[in-house]
Amino acid sequence: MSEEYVQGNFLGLPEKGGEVDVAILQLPYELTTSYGQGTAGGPAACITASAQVELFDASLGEDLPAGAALFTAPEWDAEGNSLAEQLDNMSGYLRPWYAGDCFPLILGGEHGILPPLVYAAQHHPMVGGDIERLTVVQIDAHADLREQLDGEPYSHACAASRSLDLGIGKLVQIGIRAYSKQEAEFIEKDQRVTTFFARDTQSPSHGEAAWTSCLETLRSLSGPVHLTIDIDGLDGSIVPATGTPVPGGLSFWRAAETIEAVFSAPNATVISADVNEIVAQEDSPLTQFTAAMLATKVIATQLKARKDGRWKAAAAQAGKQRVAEPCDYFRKQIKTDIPKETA
Ligand SMILES: [Mn+2]
Repeated sequence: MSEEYVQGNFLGLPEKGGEVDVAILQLPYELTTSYGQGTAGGPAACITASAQVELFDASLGEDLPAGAALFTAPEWDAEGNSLAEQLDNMSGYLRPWYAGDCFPLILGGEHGILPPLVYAAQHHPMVGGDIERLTVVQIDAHADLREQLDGEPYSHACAASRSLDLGIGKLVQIGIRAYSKQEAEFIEKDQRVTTFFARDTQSPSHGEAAWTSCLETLRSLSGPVHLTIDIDGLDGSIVPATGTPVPGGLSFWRAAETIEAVFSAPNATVISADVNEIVAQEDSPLTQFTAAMLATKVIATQLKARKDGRWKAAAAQAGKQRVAEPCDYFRKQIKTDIPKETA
């Protein structure tokens, strides 16, 4: 815990002037979770739990923030009276954080945050408006490759499909173990998708070989990468409160190795990351603490990439005050819109 603990800041770390090296953005978004509720409270619970995370990271060899300026932005206001408006507002909110001067780490919220995030990421200087340059690395129990769920094409169960529709060039999935026959066929035939199934990487008999091949694939990536971590990709025993916990998932250390492998890829640059589907567990802080540990690992690994000369700002510091950009992409896509449920 930080010596001068600041309530509401990730890891309780005090802020440094007007600078931002890593921006922690909170998207308390929940609209389509199939069962299990509470992802809207996930980001705040994760920040509260981060108070108990050790600041020392052995790979970085230093205490966080290791000289960097971390900024925990106020929560996204969740404005929008319909699904399409919420997706547009979320994308517009994220866009100024993709200026290329800092590293955005997004806390969700359900996995439906991914398409608006990918739409915003096209404005990163390394993507330069060409979404095909972007690779998404996805840790998840679910393939999220459905065309729709309960008639909703922007459901969290379709997050990867909609990101492919937006035009991402490559999708690498890790930890996948809950998917439909149609999703299995899609993975088989779509050249953009590489999936490392949990039944292989977690297999007691041949798991090590499958895991080595997964890490090699991550280290061979090139270009800009977004890392999306659905916490249900980890074994259900360490994230029991997430919307849909599933047994047979990644251990914490496999998730940590995934983060380290993708950040160490010599020809790739991780431009942003998110940790999503966080739900506050009532009887124990385990779920939100696991999420906070993963988010901390992302920050430490990003700072290590800077230290090793593998990350440079592509733009001058824009500071903490950023104005959301208007976005109407999702309103144009979504013909029959569902009004936001009032809890
Ligand atoms: Mn997911």
